[in-house]
Parts: sequence; C-alpha cells; structure tokens
Amino acid sequence: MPQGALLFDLPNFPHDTWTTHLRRFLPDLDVRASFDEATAKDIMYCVAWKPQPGMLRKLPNLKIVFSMGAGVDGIMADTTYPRHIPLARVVDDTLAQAMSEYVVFNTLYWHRRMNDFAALQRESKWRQLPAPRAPFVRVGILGFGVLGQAAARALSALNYQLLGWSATPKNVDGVRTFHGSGQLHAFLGETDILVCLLPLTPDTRGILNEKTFAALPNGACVINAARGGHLVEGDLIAAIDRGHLRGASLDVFNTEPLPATSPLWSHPKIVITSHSAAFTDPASFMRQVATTIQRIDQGLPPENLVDFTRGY
Ligand code: NDP
Ligand code: OXD
Repeated sequence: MPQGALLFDLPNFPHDTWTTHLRRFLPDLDVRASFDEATAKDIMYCVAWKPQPGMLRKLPNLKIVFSMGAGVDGIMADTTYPRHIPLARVVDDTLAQAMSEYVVFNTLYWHRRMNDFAALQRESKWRQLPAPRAPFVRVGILGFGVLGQAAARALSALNYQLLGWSATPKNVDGVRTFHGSGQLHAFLGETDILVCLLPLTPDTRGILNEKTFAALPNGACVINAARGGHLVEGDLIAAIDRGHLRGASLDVFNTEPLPATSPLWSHPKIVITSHSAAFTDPASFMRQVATTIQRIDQGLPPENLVDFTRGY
C-alpha cells in the first residue's frame, strides 16, 4: 500500500467518477480533491491538467505529476514547474483509437468533398462531384508520434498515400518519413491533406502559418487536432479565402471555449469540433496512474515520462 496522498488537481472534472476508478486498483490510497497549504506535505502524487502556477512547488514530498492528457503544454506553461519531479503523460490505446477515428473521419470528409455536398444540399442543388480514390490522395501527418502513427495505421487500411514528419528520423513501413525543419518544406509540398498532431512547444507554436500553407499544393486541406497555439487563425482564413486551401477541420483553439465572436464559427469552409477529438478514458488513465504508483513504490522507474529539454 503506497504511502502519502494523491491530489486530483482537476477542478472541473467529476472527481467521484475518477476516484472510483482509481479505488478499483488502489482501494486504500488517500485521495484529496483540492490543494490545501496546511496539508501540502501529505501529497506524493498529483494528477493535473492546467495547475495554478506555483502550486506544484508547494508540495514538498511530491514524487510524480500525472498529466490528465497526452499533451503537457498546460503543465509546462507553469514556468516554476519543479523539474526534478517526473511528469508522466497519457499514452493509451483508447486515446489513439479515438484520435484515429477523428483523423479518418475528417480526412474522408475533405477527400470525399462532403463540405461541397453540404453547401449544395443547403441550396437543394443536385451536382455530381468526383473525388480521386484514396491511393491518389497524400495525407501528411505533422507530428509522427504515438497518435500520429496510430492515425497513419488507420488511414493505411483505406490505402491513402502516407507521409510523416517528426523531430527525429523514423522508419515506418508504408510511410514516407521526413524529419527536422530542413525537410519540412519537402514534406508539405507533397501533402494534400495536412494533419497536425504535434505537441505544443516553443518550436512548434504557430507552425500552421502563412508560409506553411503556401508550401502546400493548391487545393490542400488542413486538420488540426493538436493545439490551438499551433495555428495562426488569420493566416488560415486568408489562405482559404484566396482559394489556395479548400478548407479545414479544427478541434482545438487559441482560446477555449472558442469565443462566439470568432470568425471561425461561421466560415463556410471550416469545420469546428469543441476539443473533442479524443478524450482521456478515466478507467484506462486511472489504471495507468495506479500502475505507475505501484512501480514507484517498488523502486521501478515510471513510464511515459516527458523529456523537459524537448518539452514533450
Ligand atoms: P508524441 O510525443 O507521441 O508525438 C509527438 C510527435 O511530434 C513526435 O513524432 C515528435 O517527434 C514530433 N515533434 C515534436 N516536436 C517537433 C518538432 N519541433 N519538429 C518536428 N516534429 C516534432 O505525442 P502524441 O502523439 O501522444 O500527442 C500529440 C499531441 O496531440 C499532444 O501533445 C496533444 O497536444 C494532442 N492531443 C489532442 C487531443 C484532442 O482531443 N484534440 C487529444 C490528445 C492529444 P519525435 O518522434 O522525433 O520526438
Ligand atoms: C490531450 C487532450 O492532450 O485531450 O490529451 O487534448
């Protein structure tokens, strides 16, 4: 039975549900629902998403932080994060499955011209619109990590041509891989449907910008399921409005919830979902948390840790 308490620093989440899942694996673990300075020394484990800057530093006996999602930008935004404390992120088949569904759906949506059909339907217009078969469509995945590679596997079942771009070289069957900023332009030049699954770091912030869009072939589409901070929203609207891009699917935004005044909402060639591409599955996540706590208890190294020098 692990010593110490776990702090659920997730103010807007259903604590009871998550705690119930955790108790299936660690029935006696002391779980706290909010930070309390007076008892901060009890906390050895913390589940967080966007912690109040400075809060984690006030936990003197903290052994590990668990990010509630795959992305850790909300935690890394706290510049006072105590970097000697490991940070684990979600790496999970259920998340990869959900993200693959989102990517396949939106790839098909743009490939099979569903946005054009929807516009025709609004005007009761019958028009047959051809689309190339998938083996003639090139899908380029920016960020070829856990989720990017899972999405590629799902897309390969439909025989799309696949390209992947990452920081370090990769060798994946059936995928043309590119890496580093030196190969970004070549990757973009051969991408008809661009899928962003990058982590948000100082290097990737704003990567979906005017220059990136200009490097894509005429008529390309963009799918951003990573973070709003990757996208320069005005550059996307401009590239669509001048006819260079056919459209975009956006799941994530600079400001969430997306303000009602945002021009993205009403743009006829932009499809919006409300940061819903892939939710962390509470049961699966709690199993991961429990396993890691048990590993730490047994003196084993925790898994799925963030590399602070890379920021993801
Ligand atoms: P991974 O860390 O497994 O993959 C990240 C990929 O991005 C890696 O291939 C990495 O390269 C590459 N990368 C990072 N920085 C650079 C760079 N500067 N240049 C080129 N490539 C780079 O992350 P996941 O696949 O698990 O998750 C990706 C992101 O998806 C999360 O960070 C999160 O923001 C987002 N997400 C969104 C969700 C939603 O519902 N919308 C749900 C879940 C996640 P290398 O492999 O060489 O390190
Ligand atoms: C994540 C997310 O990073 O839900 O997991 O966005």
